[in-house]
Amino acid sequence: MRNFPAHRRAVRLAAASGLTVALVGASLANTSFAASPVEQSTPPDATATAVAAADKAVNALGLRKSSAEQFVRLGVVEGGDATTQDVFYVNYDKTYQGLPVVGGDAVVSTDAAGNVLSTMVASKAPIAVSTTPKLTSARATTAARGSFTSVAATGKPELVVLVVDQPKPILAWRVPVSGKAKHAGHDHGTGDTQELVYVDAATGRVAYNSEMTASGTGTGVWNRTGLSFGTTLSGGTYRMTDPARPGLSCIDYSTNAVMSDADDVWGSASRTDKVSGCVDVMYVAKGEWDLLKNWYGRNGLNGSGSWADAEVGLPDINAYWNHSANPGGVTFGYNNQNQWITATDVVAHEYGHGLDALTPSGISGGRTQEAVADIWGAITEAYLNNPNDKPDYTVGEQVNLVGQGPIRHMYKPDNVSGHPNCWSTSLPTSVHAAAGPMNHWFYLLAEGTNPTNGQPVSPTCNSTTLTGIGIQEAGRIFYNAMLMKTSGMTYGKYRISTLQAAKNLDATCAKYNKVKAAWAAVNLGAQPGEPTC
Ligand SMILES: [Ca+2]
Ligand SMILES: [Ca+2]
Ligand SMILES: [Ca+2]
Ligand SMILES: [Zn+2]
Repeated sequence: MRNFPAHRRAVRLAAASGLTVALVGASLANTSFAASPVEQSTPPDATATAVAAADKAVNALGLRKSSAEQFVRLGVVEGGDATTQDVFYVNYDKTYQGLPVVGGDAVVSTDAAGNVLSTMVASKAPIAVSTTPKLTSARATTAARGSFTSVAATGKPELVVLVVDQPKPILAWRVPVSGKAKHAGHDHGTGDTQELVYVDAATGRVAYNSEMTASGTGTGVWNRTGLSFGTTLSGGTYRMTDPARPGLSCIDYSTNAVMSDADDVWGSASRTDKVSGCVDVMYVAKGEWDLLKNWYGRNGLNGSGSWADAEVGLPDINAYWNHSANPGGVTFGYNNQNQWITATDVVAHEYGHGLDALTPSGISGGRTQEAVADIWGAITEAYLNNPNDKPDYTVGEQVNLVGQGPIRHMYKPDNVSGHPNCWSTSLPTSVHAAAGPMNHWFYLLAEGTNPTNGQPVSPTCNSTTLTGIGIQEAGRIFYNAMLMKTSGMTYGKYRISTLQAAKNLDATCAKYNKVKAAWAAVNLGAQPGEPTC
């Protein structure tokens, strides 16, 4: 289950010295509970407005090439950042002359006023196929059986239009088959697999196979009940492998096996249940994948459709990206009560290191690496907006790593002793303590000094008062800056690349000025060669 080449350095959630610091700073750590974000309630008609706008957009002939193609609405999911802006994602499948189109799905996002923000379509290929098969369903079943060395059972063939993996759409028979498949690529041991085999209805060629997939539900250690995530059904057993997010699996550290289950209902109320830890991981990783895609247009952690796997069960009060136990993946241990530390800001922090490793020039230097990861933790909390883990800018408020509350406070880093609010030429040696000024910069950019959405006030190092641009936009600027990383990143180079990113994204210079003001507010001044706007 190794999806990425190993990287040189393992990166931790908290250095051992950081733990000591957190203990020293204990009396300040719990102040984060004084303020919690206020959720705006969605106007009752906003969903209907969004759906109507999305229906209109998806049925525009740009997305479907003829009246024979129709979009069928599957549902609507409310996303975005409920503290500032609602975003609605409306999902569709396509039909062609009434036949299901495999690979014809689409997602339209809108705001609460019904303005269309994006339309994502799986395929824009025009469909022009005869809906009369040359091949009988019986011959299709025979052809489908041919891709298995032994067949346990076959199901009823169904005519579909197959778009996925084809040079152009074809009419196909979709045949459910279980047994032992001939083709490689399944990492599920010796059990039977259950697949959908697509047979070209004109030629009898097997055009495509897909493993039958499932959607698990479970109880996480921190995100609690009713979580859903992708699983795979294979040989009558469900596995924690998300087929829609290649590379994402959750593995038991002790056995090195992907978690498996008989009924696809996972986890328990116990915070020391490794399966529940994995439920959190699958749910958070799915959310981080989705936010990278839906908010910033990135396809997977590596940008080309892959994620990285996770192990839960490390006997260590810490969490890692690229631990020797799981190179190129993430590994989670426990807190000082043996509870798995798989809350959103920890899981997304570790995958944030993964994103850093997999964007140009790799893990950021100049003592910026932990801020990079903390920022992704905060963005992911905001995206998921889970009622059991309200979006905030503290790190570890759920997992309570050493029993002293959050280990970092982005809005006021010096809530933890030794973590500076302001940049200086004498940053702490600890990469965790040195995250303070950049975490603080991100907070001021996103929320400003005096947020009105329930987030806490934040001091500045130059006595300025700032208004934020919202976490989604702050994250967009930060992500775009990460795409311009070069070797030897430093605080100064992040100032330059975030200014450039803001300038690229907003020609009015308004966001550039916000980025600049936030850096000034943490005492990081102009850098040689920085862009003007
Ligand atoms: Ca179960
Ligand atoms: Ca939280
Ligand atoms: Ca948090
Ligand atoms: Zn870290």
